[in-house]
Amino acid sequence: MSLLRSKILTFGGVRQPELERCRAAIIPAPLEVTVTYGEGAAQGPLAIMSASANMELYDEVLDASPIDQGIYTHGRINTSGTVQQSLENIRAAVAAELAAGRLPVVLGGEHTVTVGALWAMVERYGTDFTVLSLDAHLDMREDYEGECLSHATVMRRAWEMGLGVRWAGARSCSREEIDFLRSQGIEPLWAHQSHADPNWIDKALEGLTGPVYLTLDIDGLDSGIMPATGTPEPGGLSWQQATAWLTAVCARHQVLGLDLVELAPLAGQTAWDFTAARLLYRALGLIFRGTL
Ligand SMILES: [Mn+2]
Repeated sequence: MSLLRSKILTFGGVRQPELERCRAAIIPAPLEVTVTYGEGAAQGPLAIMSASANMELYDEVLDASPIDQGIYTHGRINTSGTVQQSLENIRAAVAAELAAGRLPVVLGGEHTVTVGALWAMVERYGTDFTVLSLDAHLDMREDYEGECLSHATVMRRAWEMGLGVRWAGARSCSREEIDFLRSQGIEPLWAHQSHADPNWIDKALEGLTGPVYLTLDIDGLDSGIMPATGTPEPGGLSWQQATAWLTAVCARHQVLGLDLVELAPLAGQTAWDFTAARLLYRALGLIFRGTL
């Protein structure tokens, strides 16, 4: 067990690679402050890391081992202060990876962590990229229970930064959120439309050009294959649908950074931790695909 020897829980359970030779860096951000229903998202990064240490590192779909590209695992971000401070810590960590030319991979924690990552992305790249969200929820609220920096407001904050916003798997929002989106001329593609239309991925990405930031809220997956999350919703994407969407996104767009959020592990049930770990690993493999 390399984990026990090294005392570092790395993604994939490998010996920690040399940072300078890595193409991606995992930034664990176990923030859990504004979660409103099921709890446990703070345990997500550790559960994903533990599961990843036990998964096969050869991806049979990609016929490659993405881990060979170098995936570094940083220590956890300090999330013990205010949400603002935690997001600032995430911003700084993501900015350092961008400056070094590595792909930043933030592991939540609650969805709010995306805001810190986007601050760094905008600093580096400006606003000429789109935020693609795998999520049951639109997260377009102006505020939630009085909080502007909340898991339920993430995409509204992205939109306010001047970024394009798109969804996959969306199936839950308030009247105000959809009214606001429509007032801006934006109509989300809903999960039920994805189930009904074999060409849904083309529609989800229609007219989209340029680079993207990927935010993978694990509750975008159907609650039947992903019950380990704070607000599980029925009618979500299957594993096949989610990975097909990821495949298209990564084939058509440069991915500038990504996060995976909202896994709230269920005690004694490792299947969901594995699902999250493999989704992240597949995403990394697809991003590296041209050069595996
Ligand atoms: Mn969500």
